[in-house]
Amino acid sequence: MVSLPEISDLSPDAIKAKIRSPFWKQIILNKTVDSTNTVASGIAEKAEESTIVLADSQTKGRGRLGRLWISPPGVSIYMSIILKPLIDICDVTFITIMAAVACANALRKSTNLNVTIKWPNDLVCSGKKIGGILTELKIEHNRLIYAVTGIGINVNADINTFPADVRDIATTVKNETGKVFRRTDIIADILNETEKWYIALNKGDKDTIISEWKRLDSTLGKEVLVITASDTLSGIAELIDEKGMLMLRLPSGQLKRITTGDLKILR
Ligand code: BT5
Repeated sequence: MVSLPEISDLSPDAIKAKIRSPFWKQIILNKTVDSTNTVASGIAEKAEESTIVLADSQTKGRGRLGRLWISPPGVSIYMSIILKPLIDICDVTFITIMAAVACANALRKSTNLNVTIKWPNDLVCSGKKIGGILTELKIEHNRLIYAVTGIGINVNADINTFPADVRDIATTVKNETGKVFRRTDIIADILNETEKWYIALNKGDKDTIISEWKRLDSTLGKEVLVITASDTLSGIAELIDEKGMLMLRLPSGQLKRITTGDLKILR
């Protein structure tokens, strides 16, 4: 794999210069890949924890359930981080929770936008999706071998270039601010924040992560529709539990644990 020195405003050296600690070791920059998660998964077993795979564009960027992630060149962030946390496999959902908290804080810092989180993996601004997180895992004999946490953030993309169905639900930093941002600066902020929250995760400090999630969350307490593979449920999004799952208060009063699904805010 060839690691490129820089592509327009993406520069591993400039990112490293802005990172506060030596935790982040290798940043591999590619011009175009199918998916940074695929590239990172291919090297994850042998790679050191905290290796980062970046790309200027993706041809098959993916979301959950194999959905397409729109990944035009030159404008946005497509990044996968290889992590090997010392956590119980029951807690793996917390990797995405931790990354969402880190990304929302980093985006708030670098763009001044009021970025919030929507369970389980959405970064939201003005009610629209500005970014998403996809964590993929390798588990063997009940042990987590590695996690690849993929982060996609729409930075300087023009929302009018997105396909109509995504345009309606998505936004970009440029669309929200009217300004162009250096991707390098945002990535460095994401890595600085991720390190901080990853340390909390590795220490088992889930309470601190959950309380930060609550501060950044825009859905808790709201009436929502939860669409899972087998069900569509409505209720009040009540809390994130100690495993990172959403607890939904059903109209019957029963509290139901939701492990995965898509969430739409009704009111
Ligand atoms: C996600 O999935 O939100 C996870 C996205 C993760 C993307 C990163 S980029 C780097 C790394 N490499 C990858 O291949 N993936 C990760 P999900 O919750 O399933 O949302 C997918 C849905 O979001 C799609 O079905 C569209 O409706 C919408 N969508 C697609 N592209 C988008 C974009 N650029 N911005 C906002 N929404 C988008």
